[in-house]
Amino acid sequence: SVHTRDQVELPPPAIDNRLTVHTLWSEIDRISSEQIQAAFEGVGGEIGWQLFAEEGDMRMYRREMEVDGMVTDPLKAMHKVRGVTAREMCHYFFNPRYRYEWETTLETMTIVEEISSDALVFHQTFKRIWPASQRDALFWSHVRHSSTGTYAVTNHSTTNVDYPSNTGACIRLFVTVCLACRTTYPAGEQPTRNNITTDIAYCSTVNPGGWAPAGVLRAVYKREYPKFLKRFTNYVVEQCRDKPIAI
Ligand code: 6CM
Repeated sequence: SVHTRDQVELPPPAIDNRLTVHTLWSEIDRISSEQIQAAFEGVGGEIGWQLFAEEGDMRMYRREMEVDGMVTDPLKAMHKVRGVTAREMCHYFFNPRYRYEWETTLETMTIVEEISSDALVFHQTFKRIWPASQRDALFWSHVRHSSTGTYAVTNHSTTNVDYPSNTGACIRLFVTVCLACRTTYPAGEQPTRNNITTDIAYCSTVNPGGWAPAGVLRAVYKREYPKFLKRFTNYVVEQCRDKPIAI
């Protein structure tokens, strides 16, 4: 079999039954479906999306948006990576074991609940950005194989009585993130590290949850999102280099 490595913990090809009986299931299913559906929808030419970073095959767009004076700019990135599969990309994005190795804005990460093999709830604190207060987030994370060839991870804010918001030093931020990936290879060939290409769509909307200076926030996003996507995709390429391919 080509699926020798980490077989049990790779994103499962079908939804885990334990997730479908959880109280969060209907929300997780609805938001994930919406996010995956929208992920590959065009930005090119569409009104409002402005290109703010471009490097190689990576393009990042944002739409300026404010809610009650707080910057909530939706961000959308498109990228193309050779030599790794959609399933591998999502494995490294979803699995907390690797997170500190590619996520540079993170200060702490706690697994609040293990719902199933394909759904977890996280509490994370982020590095403080001067002059704003430190932020934390509480969100579910779900990885799924949807229509042909698409694997995606969706992260969305939730609540938990054991992790109340705005009680300590941190202000709770709200996040909706989707990393959707599709792998292609030439018709009639077997997929190998040398002939596969994975198209990536990454969408993120963050509400800072409380006062943060708009200019500082936009400057941080402009610097940090391209850094994240380059670092994360390079990390996955490095991790997969000498491992058997997992389609
Ligand atoms: O999607 C990314 N990471 C995931 C795993 O950690 C997860 C994270 C979501 C939180 C995104 C919040 C980013 C805000 C970080 C800066 C702190 C803001 C302080 C505001 C005060 C001025 O989906 C990668 C996220 C890459 C972010 C650049």
